Amino acid sequence: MPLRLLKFALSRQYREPRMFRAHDRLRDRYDAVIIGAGGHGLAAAYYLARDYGMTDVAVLDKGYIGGGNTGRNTAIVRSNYLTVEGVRFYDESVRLFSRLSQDLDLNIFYSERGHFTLAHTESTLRTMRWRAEVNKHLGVNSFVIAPREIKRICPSIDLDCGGHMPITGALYHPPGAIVRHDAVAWGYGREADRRGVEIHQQTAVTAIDVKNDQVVGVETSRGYIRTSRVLSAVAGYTPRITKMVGLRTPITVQPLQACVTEPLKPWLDSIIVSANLHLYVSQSSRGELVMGASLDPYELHSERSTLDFVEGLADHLLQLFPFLSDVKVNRQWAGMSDMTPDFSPIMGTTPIRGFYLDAGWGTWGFKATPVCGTTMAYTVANDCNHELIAAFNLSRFEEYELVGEKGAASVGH
Ligand code: PYC
Repeated sequence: MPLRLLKFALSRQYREPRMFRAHDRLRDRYDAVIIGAGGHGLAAAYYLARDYGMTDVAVLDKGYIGGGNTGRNTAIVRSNYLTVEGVRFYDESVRLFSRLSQDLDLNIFYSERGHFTLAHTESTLRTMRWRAEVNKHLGVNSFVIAPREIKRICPSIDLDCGGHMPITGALYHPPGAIVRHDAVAWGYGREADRRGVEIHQQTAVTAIDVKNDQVVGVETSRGYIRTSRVLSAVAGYTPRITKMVGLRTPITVQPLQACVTEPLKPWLDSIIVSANLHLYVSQSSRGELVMGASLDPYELHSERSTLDFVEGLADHLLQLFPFLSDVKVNRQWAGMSDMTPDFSPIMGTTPIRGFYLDAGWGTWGFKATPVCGTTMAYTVANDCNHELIAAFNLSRFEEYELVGEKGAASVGH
């Protein structure tokens, strides 16, 4: 249990200090600038300060902390991926997440639930078997189970899906978890701030100054900053930032929508994903069903949500759990996903010296937050890619070394 939580429970007064300092002005020079005060940017700042003593760092955000994809996902954590590179990377993330409440001394409500990826066709089941073999080989707890076992663990599921698309089996991943996503951003922000990092909200980067292929500064809505290192961790805004340094990436941006229902009594322990019905659902500690579907099928740089999405999602949800037909949807939202052709991220150094990318997260950025923090901090501090992200470098697209991870997407895209 986080020590702070225990002290809070035992105290008679409940004073909550500010989570991080507010700064009236930007300084005109920092050792490093991080663009994006989401989970990734703040985690990188925290590990830069904690592990490399780099505290002369400014984290800039055009909006507010955790207001981008960190606050717009369905907070699922898992490592049952398809490629060796992906499994190793996400497994380290699961490990870091599982002890993050202690590390940040803040309860992030990490809740291990068990994660099912349901298959409704033979070909989907074949991909699940493939993933299970790669997972087991790398020591990740994940295996294929039969429909009767799914029913045993999740008795309220309709295995027949109303006769429409009977379930043929599932990839089961017991360590699959959910986390309070805001707490992750705020915890990293607070601990980075405590170590001297400056967080500047409402501060947009308008240009990046590059001379002789080396970053020398950043123009912002609040003035110019001299710096030789810039890390971009802005998810769906990546193309706008890479354009500033003249870098081409194969990223396209598509909306990913999600919603929550009114709170219900606890009935769903597990995280249920259906690859064929394009649906994922879990129940939060507040009782809400947190749900999402696949990407919207078009490029759009917008965080608008649509009625089509909720209608399609409800239709699929009711095939699995028909008794939910009277439940109301309370809120819906969208995030902008920066998609890559092989569904793996783009991380690390770039042809511009001092410009580092943490991008291409598509639909799985949140679950990578801690491992992005540690590996990007290493990369920025040493100007050299951490071994866990070497395979994800931008250069793979010209070297034909793609890391095909589409088969591990939670739902078919
Ligand atoms: O990859 O687990 C996942 C996921 C859940 C929601 C979007 N992606």
